[in-house]
Amino acid sequence: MSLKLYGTFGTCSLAVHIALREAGLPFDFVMVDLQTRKTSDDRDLTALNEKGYVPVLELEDGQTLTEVPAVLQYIADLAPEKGLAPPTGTMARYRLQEWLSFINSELHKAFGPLFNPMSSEEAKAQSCAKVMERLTWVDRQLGQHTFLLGGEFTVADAYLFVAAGWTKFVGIDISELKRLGVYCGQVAGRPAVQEALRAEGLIT
Ligand SMILES: N[C@@H](CCC(=O)N[C@@H](CS)C(=O)NCC(=O)O)C(=O)O
Repeated sequence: MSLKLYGTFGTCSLAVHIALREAGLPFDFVMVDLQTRKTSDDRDLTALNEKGYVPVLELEDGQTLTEVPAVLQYIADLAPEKGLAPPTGTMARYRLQEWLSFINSELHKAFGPLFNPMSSEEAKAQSCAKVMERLTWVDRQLGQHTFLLGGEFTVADAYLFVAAGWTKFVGIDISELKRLGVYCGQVAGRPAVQEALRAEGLIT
């Protein structure tokens, strides 16, 4: 049995999908319908993850792992030769975790009201302002670096790329964030990223 990624096209599970392809690991992608909570292999999402959301990574021994920062680091550690995460215990690894926590709790979650049809216009406007504030800070951090941790692509880049991409779907204009624009272009051009985007129908 190989790894199974339970995900939904274009959501945060895309970051895990990119990481699996960057790592060169064999995996199966199983689609989850977030409305019905059914998976395309006829399982209940809540049976896989009681918390009721994607991504869920099913491991070869049948265990499941959830929460994007944990899943991304697990995948990176399965293929250490790919350099998708610095070695455990190094300061660079804590920098990676710092980025993953920021992207997860400060950026990803700031989009929540924008994807919720029940949100008021006021809540949406507040979310747009928060996302813009966060991405403006990210733009400044990019400085001279190609990727978040410096010259090497890591799983944090997969996650930031996916979250920054959501701005297109919710009408947030980030064209003034020039370094972020160049950065997203560089990530988008990676062969594994192209493969994941194509597989999820996000590019042709
Ligand atoms: N804390 C979770 C958040 C995951 C999450 O927000 N998943 C979204 C897609 S990006 C989802 O499945 N939402 C459906 C729902 O909450 O009903 C993680 O890091 O994995």
